[in-house]
Amino acid sequence: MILTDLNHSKATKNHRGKIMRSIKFIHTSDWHLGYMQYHKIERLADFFKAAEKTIEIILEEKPDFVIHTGDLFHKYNPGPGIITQTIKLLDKLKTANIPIYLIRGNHDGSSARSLRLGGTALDLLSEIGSVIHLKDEVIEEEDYIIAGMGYYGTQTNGKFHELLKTDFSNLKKEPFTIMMLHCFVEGQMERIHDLSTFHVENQKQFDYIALGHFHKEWIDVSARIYCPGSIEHTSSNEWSIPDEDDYVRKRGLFVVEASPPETPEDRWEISVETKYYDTRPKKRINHRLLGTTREAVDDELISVIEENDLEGSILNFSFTSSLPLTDQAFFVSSHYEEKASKSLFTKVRIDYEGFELPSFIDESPDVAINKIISDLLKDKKKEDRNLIEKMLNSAIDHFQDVGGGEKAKLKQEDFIDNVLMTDLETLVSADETKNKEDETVKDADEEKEASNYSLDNWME
Ligand SMILES: [Mn+2]
Repeated sequence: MILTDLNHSKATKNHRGKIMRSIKFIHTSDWHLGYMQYHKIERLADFFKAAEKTIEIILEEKPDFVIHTGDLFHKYNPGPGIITQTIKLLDKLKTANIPIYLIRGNHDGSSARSLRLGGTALDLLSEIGSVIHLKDEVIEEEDYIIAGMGYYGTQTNGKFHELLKTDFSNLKKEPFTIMMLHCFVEGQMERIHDLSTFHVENQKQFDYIALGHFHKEWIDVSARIYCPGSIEHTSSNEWSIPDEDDYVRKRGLFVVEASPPETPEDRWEISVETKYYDTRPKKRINHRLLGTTREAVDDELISVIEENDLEGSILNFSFTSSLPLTDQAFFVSSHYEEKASKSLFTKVRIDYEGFELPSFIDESPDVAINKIISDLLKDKKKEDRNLIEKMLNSAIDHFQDVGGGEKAKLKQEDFIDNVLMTDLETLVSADETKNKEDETVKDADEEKEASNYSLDNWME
């Protein structure tokens, strides 16, 4: 492995007399190249532009090496054009003699698929020398050790601890040791993680635990876990760090400098700086509609949309209204989406007051769906509950094949826009009569029904 000369000033000897130099590296993650979000060619280009900016920053920073913690590609089978463009980008690092170490993310392909088909696109890149693909292994360089494990989903805990016992068991405290992972760890999100009991065990072995998979910037200094997030926003859930005008543009990478310990008892000293660059402007607009007639709400919707319609932006409007549900069925999202004519893409949602998609819907669609249902059922009058139950029954088919986050979200939106809002009006009149007849039976069965609609049974 050829490395650039490490000519940083700080160098100390370890207890065996070996000189340890400061090292500098870049941590980037989740490039998702090939993702054509919203079916827009501009979005396909946006991810490449973000990758270009990342490469530019890397070339300016002149690090010793780069680590990439997975999801280089958005799909396991990127097209020839996507691979060609990716190779061209990575060649800039090769020319500058900056190695890039990379692991397999869930989007790059599953472990099983890789075994079956003889590798992933990452292996192709590795074969031609564009990247160094770490496949659950450790590489010992002169000045650092770098370990990497691909994505294993629910198998992560077992796989990781298995590797710690075998290949990883010889890792020493020195030189600087990096562990690259593509998974959710405890503490990132309320309910979901692939890897638990992580903090205590690994501080001993690793100086820098590099994470991918979680698309937002996230650091746990005490546990030495670092996650730079994705290079572009793959979902509106990731729209954080707004600029002064409230549009979100910033994405970044980590510039890491590590100084060797002064004494064998000390740890490496790490400084992490985020270098930001701008991406396409995005904005989420939550607005409570105050209008009390259909006409007033229509005017209000259009005026809020036009106010926020920035050239080339991506807009996500979430309106709530206390208008009767029967009135709300008249507001068709696509009609209002067309009003944002300057934006690249606009999503409009008009909901019951107080009803919102859970923020973690992409990370865990099944948990999120359950939360939506329980929110819908909670605090609703018995008449509403009866209606919602009917609509849920008719929506079951829509959710049967929920797989990834984006897909689940589309299903959700489809359900809310088409099933919930459209069916409502027709159901209202029929149900008003039926409800009265069934009231006595419903009272007795209420407890039983609530448990039927916990939805654990029909969610896969
Ligand atoms: Mn990802």
